[in-house]
Amino acid sequence: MQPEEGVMQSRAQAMKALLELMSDQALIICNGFPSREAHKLCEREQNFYMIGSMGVAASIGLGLALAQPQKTVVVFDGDGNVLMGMGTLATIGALQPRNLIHVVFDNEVYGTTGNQPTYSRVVKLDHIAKSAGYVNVERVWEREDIIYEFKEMLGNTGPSFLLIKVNEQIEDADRVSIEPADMTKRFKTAVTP
Ligand SMILES: Cc1ncc(C[n+]2csc(CCOP(=O)(O)OP(=O)(O)O)c2C)c(N)n1
Ligand SMILES: [Mg+2]
Repeated sequence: MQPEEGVMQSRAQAMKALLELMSDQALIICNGFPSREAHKLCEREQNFYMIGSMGVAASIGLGLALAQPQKTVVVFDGDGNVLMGMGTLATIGALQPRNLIHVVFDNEVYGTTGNQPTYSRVVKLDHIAKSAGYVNVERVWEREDIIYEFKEMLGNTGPSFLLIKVNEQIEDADRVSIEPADMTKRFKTAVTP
C-alpha cells in the first residue's frame, strides 16, 4: 500500500517520535537537514552529526556497533544518503551487527539541496535491505506504526532497518555549530563504557 500525503509525517515529526523512545543509545545522523533537525530537536552528547560527508552515516554506525556489541546504535539516514553509500547495506547484511538499528527517513528527494528527486520512489530501499540480510525490515508512515516498529526494534536482535516514508517538509533548523573535532571527542567519551 502506498502512503497518502495526508497521513504522512514530516521528518521532524517522525524523528521526534523516535527520539522520545530513546535513552542512552548512540545516534549517528547523516549529513544535511536530518542532522540539523535532530540537533534542534534533541541535542545530546551521544549524538554524532555527520557534517558534510554524504553516504557514510551507516558505516560509522556499523563500526561502532561492531566495536561495542553491548551498546545499541541507531543511525538516522536519508534516502539520498543510502543510495550514495549502498554498499554499506551489503556489509551490514554480511556482518550482522545485532545491536544496529538503521532508520531511513525517505522523502524521495535530496531535500537539503532543493528537492531533486532520488530513485527511492522506484527502487525500494527496504527490499534491498531485506535481500542484503537485515533481520527486521519494516516500511511505515503513520505515527503509531512508527512508534510500534521502533519500539520492537529497540527490544529485538538486529540488524534492523526501519524505512519511514516522510513528506518533503523541512523544519527551520540552523546548521550544527559544534566543531567536528569537539563533537568526536565528546561522542567517544559518551559512548565508551
Ligand atoms: C558527496 C556529496 N555530494 C553531494 C552533497 C550535497 N548534499 C548534501 S545533503 C544532500 C542530500 C541528501 O539527501 P537525503 O539523504 O535524501 O536527505 P534529505 O536532504 O532529503 O534530507 C546533498 C546532495 C554532499 N554533501 N556530498
Ligand atoms: Mg531525502
